[in-house]
Amino acid sequence: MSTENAVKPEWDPANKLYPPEFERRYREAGYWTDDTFAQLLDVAASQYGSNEAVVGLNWAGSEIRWTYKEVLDRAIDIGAQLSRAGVTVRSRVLVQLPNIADFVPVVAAIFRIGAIPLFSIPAHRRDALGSFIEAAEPVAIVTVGRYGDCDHRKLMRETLLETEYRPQVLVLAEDPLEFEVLDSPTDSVSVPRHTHTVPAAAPEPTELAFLQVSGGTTGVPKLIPRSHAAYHYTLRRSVEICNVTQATRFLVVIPCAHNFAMSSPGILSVLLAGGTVVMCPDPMPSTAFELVEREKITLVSLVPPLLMLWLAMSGKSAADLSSLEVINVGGAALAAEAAARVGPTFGCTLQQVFGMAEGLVNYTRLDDRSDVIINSQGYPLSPADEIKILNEDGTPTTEGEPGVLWTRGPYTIRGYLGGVGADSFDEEGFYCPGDIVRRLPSGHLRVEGRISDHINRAGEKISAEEIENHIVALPQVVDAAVVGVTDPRLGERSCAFIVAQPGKVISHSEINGYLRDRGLANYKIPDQTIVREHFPVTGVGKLSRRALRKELASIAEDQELGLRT
Ligand code: AMP
Ligand code: DBH
Repeated sequence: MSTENAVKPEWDPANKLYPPEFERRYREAGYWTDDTFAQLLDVAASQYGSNEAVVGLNWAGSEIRWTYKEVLDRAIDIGAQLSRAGVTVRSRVLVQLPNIADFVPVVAAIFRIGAIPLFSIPAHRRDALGSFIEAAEPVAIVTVGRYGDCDHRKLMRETLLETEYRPQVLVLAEDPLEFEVLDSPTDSVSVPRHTHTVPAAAPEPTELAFLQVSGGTTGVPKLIPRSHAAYHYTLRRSVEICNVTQATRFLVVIPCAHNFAMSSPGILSVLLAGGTVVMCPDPMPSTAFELVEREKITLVSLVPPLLMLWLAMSGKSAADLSSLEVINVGGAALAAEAAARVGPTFGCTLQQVFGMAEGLVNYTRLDDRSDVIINSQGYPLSPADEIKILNEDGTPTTEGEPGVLWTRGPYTIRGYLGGVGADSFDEEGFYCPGDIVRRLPSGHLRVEGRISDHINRAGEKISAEEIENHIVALPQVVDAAVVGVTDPRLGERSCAFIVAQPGKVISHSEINGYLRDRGLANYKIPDQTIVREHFPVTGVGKLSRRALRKELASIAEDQELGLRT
């Protein structure tokens, strides 16, 4: 034990993101380069200046089409405004913006002046925002006024009432090259345009580049420190693996600041390769389908609940979706039954992606056999990604058996900001996302669920995803979610929540008869079925099992009290 301690490197995770020996290793192998996000847009504009970079609506609803050169001009001007507002090198800027064109030049501007963006999504509310502000101490917040059903000015005012720390709130203003400073109506920050001479900052590649946000399935989201070198590597690999080129036209349907939308392959890989980012202002399939046709979209990233809607709506839409080459699906379990329908329905390739804002990203490869694409979530992006699959007691599982995933590698974090969540990291620096995975003979990983999603019915373990996979094969079903609820007799019993096709009815006995016909064991047959018009989702659109469990628990309690039958 003492010798082990003696060989431990001198390493302070609060100041350095990776231990020096790993830094050396990743640099020597060429995974880490000198590229930084401060220069990303300058480099892209010098290579692809006249390519279309960003298409979408701006915050005020006007149609935007910017070339790389135009985005860079804007980023320079916005950077000058931010500097005027007191944003300096290494200061943090919380960004909460919807899927609008302005997102790209704003983020590029923050990077360009060497400041550190913190990527919040529009669904974050006071509790999450307040915790980000306390933990990251941003000098400024960049947001919009009213957007959709949220008044972001009001949200920020209310958030700041509850925080000690007081960043300046900059709201995208009427003149797109001006910010309104919240609560000083006479104050706005503006600068002379085209301040072209301002050079980009030059941070160290191993420094903190930005803060991402964890999914926060337990408590408030944690902040994830990502470095230039590590993240740039994921983008270069994603460009290769996802075949992103200047011809790529990427539709951003999920919240643009989410790690998936940013990097797998995401907005930043598309910008690195000279392609076009098209912002979809809302996640409705009808809006997206129209944009796919109009903008000849080649690539889109979806979370499974959205893909289920796309599959259900495609036959009902007259839009021409034939430009789609790849639909990239990740963020949560995708039922194989649904995965199998992507090719035949859209005439394009499905790419599954199993990733996390903390690092590790797995992709199915575009040339994998279709049965592998349908039945797996891919394999790591890097040959240097290390994977351990362990039993809950920490012993290794037999090869091919499911177990708890632990990972370490050239772009997976070694700790959260402020050292919170330390129990997700082991002695060797491996990170545990809480997923149960199995390695298939081909080397691909299959996500079997999360540690907390398994239902324990009288000692028999039920995989929610296995049952869901069967149910979504029914033609009258759009989506299904199976969750457990406490039961006095069984410990836990199972309930199938179902979204039926509009106008279709489906009963508990129909579902159960069908599952029995498919040969499912009795204990796996849901004890209860509840039909819903739609499911509760998280900010990025993943199914919220937590909300369903809560609903189920309250129904069960009412039943016990005799308030419901
Ligand atoms: P987040 O904490 O928001 O970064 O979410 C990362 C988590 O989402 C992972 O640890 C998985 O639990 C889940 N996830 C992401 N992609 C997939 C996928 N393709 N299949 C199953 N689960 C996924
Ligand atoms: O869910 C995620 O966080 C996620 C999914 C796919 C992710 O961060 C990613 C790809 O990079």
